[in-house]
Amino acid sequence: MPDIAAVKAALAGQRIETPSWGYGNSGTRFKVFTRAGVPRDPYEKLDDAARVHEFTGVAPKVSLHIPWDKVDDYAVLSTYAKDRGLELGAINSNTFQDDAYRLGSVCHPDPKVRRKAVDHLLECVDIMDATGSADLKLWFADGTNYPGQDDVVARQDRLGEALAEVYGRLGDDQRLLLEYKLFEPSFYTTDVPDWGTSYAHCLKLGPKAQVVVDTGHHAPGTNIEFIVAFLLREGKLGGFDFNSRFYADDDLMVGAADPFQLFRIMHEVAKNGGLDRAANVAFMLDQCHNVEAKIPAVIRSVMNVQEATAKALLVDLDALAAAQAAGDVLAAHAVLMDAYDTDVRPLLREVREERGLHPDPVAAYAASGWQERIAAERVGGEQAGWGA
Ligand SMILES: [Mn+2]
Repeated sequence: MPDIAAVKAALAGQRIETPSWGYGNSGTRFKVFTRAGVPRDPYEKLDDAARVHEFTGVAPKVSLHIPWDKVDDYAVLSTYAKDRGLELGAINSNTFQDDAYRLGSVCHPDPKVRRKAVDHLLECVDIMDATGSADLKLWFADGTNYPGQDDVVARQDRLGEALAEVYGRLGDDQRLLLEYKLFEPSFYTTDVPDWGTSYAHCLKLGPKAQVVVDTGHHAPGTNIEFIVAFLLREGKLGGFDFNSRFYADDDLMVGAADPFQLFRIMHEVAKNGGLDRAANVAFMLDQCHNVEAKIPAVIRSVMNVQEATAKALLVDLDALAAAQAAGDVLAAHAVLMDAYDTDVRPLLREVREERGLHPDPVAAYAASGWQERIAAERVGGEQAGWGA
């Protein structure tokens, strides 16, 4: 049986990075609903992220998105984060909100547009130098809508060239995390549609390039945990963008649509060393909270990841290995299901109390008065959203 003290230590040591954009306004292409108290700038986003960390104890890092989180002096922003017990995490690039990128960014047929896109990526590395961020997260909206629109192979060549230039600019302790997504905004071809394409480019680039798995970026029915296990085995799993989906890239709260899938993913992570510090897997959220209150939604998401992780850590790996070696299919399956069916909420409450935290982060946040305070204080100005 798993050693409960070791399980608790692993849960206390887990780190989950929250996205700055999760605190701002977001919506669908139909409507963005605003909400009282939403941050007006990156500093206020950090104030909100600090509450998530205060009540969960496991969310000290915040991912930034450039240009949504553009500031004059990133060292000042970094100090502001440190003063609140936070660190600035992954820098997310944006090459999809400029008119120049109608036909793509780093894969665009015009070298001038590609130059502009690569220059933005290099600027993101400059920002990493100033913030102390270790990870550059790249997602490209590049692709085509119609057969014949552009040369598929030439676009791969352009992508490889751009990635190589950015890779060459990385410092010793910096990584490039290449995200993939099946479709959208392009509907015929996407230039990085799947883990295999990302993996092939990362392999060619070198050890500082790794794949990031956004759980919402697959075709329905895709076995994501297999991808995770494969990438971990190859040393190429850089991290996760956690969220959940019912239809396409829904960006709903992680663990909301399919907690069993999240457990299966975390089982492969835990079993294959992905929770070890040395594996350097970044557990990031990439979500939007369109209709629900944002800060409690982020807290709930962090807790959902913790619960899936706790269940994964409770899998009796010795019993599993024995059943697998004996070819006992049902016994092996039962070992996994026993762990999944365990109510881990009392265990997590204990982990929190042992660290001096409130056992129920959502209730603690609600009682803190923070929501009422920001609703009263953040009046006027322009609420943060996806505007570039
Ligand atoms: Mn993502």
